[in-house]
Amino acid sequence: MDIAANSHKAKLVLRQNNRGNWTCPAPKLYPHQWLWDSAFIAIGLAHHKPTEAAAEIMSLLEGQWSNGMMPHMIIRGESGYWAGTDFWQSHRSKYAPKEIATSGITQPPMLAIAALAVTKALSQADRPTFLAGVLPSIIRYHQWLYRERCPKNTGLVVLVHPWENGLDNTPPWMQMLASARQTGWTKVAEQLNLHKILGLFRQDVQTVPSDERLSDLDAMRCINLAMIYSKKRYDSRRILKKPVVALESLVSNCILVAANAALLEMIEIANTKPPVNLVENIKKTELAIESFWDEKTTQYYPRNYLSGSLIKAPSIATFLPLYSGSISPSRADQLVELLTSPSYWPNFPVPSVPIDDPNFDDKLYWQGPVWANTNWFIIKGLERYGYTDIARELTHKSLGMICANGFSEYFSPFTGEGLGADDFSWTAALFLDLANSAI
Ligand code: 9WN
Repeated sequence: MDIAANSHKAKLVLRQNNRGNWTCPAPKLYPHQWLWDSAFIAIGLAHHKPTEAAAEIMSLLEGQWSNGMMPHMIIRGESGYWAGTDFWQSHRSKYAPKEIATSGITQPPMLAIAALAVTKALSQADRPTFLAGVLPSIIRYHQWLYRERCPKNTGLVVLVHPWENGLDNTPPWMQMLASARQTGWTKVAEQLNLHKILGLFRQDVQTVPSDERLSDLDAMRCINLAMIYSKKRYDSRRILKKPVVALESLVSNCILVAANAALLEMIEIANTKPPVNLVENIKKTELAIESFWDEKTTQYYPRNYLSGSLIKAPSIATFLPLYSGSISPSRADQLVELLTSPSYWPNFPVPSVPIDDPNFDDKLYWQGPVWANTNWFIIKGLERYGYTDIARELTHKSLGMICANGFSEYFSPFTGEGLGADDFSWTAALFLDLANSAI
């Protein structure tokens, strides 16, 4: 594989997807700005364009709500994505910014992690201005997560929509959504199979084959949830009073542990002090990750917040505690054993669902394909726990797969074939980050 030539191509993808001070995930499929995509993009850009990486982070803050919420999307691009300004109607909330339209839900809290990478990449002279610009906003974001999304004060943040989880149609979420109480029009629509009509209007399946995307039924359920939240003005307290679905996410909470550590490091670099209540919450989250462990099946699962039970549908999220860094070395051992077992280690690891699971489909979005960001989380987690050989092997396999198949959104774990959108920004950005550590 030619890492140098492909790094050059990766930089071109990022340049081509750049829209001034922000970058879209993929021009045809995702023309707006997404929260965790821009964080990954900034991590990649930090290596060769730290000032642009800083601009990418600053541009995300333009979408922040006055209560601290960071929306999962800022509506910036031209049309071409079905859920835009009219769909979200962020103006219904008094906290939404007036000048810019956004969604009303959030995404995994990668922001602090990316901001720390950018801080370290910037020159000593540029750091103070950047830190002064981002720190208060990121602190407010983490405080929003604990204030509005941690109703039982356990340290675990609750998500209310699959899109907040980033791994949209991952089995635990789809299982929970399917068993959720049906409301209003979807109840009738599901009985009459009307979701099939939705397929005729979906723009995503005009760009990408429909067997690589969310099913019409799952898409309808996601749309319905967003409409319910819009009516509640995206007020988390109202939403969580009588939730349709609510999940203590393994993905978001593990990322939050790492993001909290990144935030504290930035606060230290800036020579200031963190708010006391934030420090208390940070400790709680670290300790609470272990509550996701299931001794019987020896793996981690997310928890249905409403029933209090773990949702035991296997998925790649089980490895995220490695990234959090808050589990014991013996747990890490157990996870590595699972990771390198045939279920998770086909020709092109790591599938988003184990290949021997009934939910697995090698082409279907978050139900089987390999994604650059989840491989990146696992590699960083392996490094953290001292599994350098496996981390190196997975880095080489990931880079090789991308070199051979292009900067696709996701890949078949059997053939490495590129799936979903082409020229996907976070694949390019994380290629650059992994290539940097592989050299
Ligand atoms: C909904 C932009 C986003 C990613 C998500 C990915 C997908 C959107 C969609 O694309 O989600 O937010 O239309 O399916 O699942 O992780 O941030 O790349």
